[in-house]
Amino acid sequence: MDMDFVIEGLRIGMIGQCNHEKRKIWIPKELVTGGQKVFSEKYVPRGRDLVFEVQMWNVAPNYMFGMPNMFKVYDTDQDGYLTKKEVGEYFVNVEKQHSGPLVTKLVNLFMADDDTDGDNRVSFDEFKGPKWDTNASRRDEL
Ligand SMILES: [Ca+2]
Ligand SMILES: [Ca+2]
Repeated sequence: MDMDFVIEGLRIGMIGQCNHEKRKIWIPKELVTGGQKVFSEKYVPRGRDLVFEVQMWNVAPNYMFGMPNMFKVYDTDQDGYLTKKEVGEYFVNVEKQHSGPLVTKLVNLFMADDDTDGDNRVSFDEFKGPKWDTNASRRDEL
């Protein structure tokens, strides 16, 4: 995603958000980065913690925004399940600058949110993030 248009903490906080779902997202100041082209300093001050209240009005399939199927991106061993390790590696690799306790916290939040049956891994059905491909019936393609 083009970071000129997206605030990093908001992007992470909105992962898995459903249509009509309202979230209050607290963003630590280290994650108030990006989005310079959309959010001016006047509305989104940098260098301090922010709280956003975000309501999702319409969820379009991610491929419409040129985003990949995130389930496949996370599922590095392609066994059809996401483990803490896989999700953790994704966060560490992509947000290298935010590794450490924050990553652990994000991974735990993700697992708590998506691992609905509590077996410590996230199946394709449990996964709430963007997982659509360019044509409509995904499961068999995993
Ligand atoms: Ca896996
Ligand atoms: Ca599970």
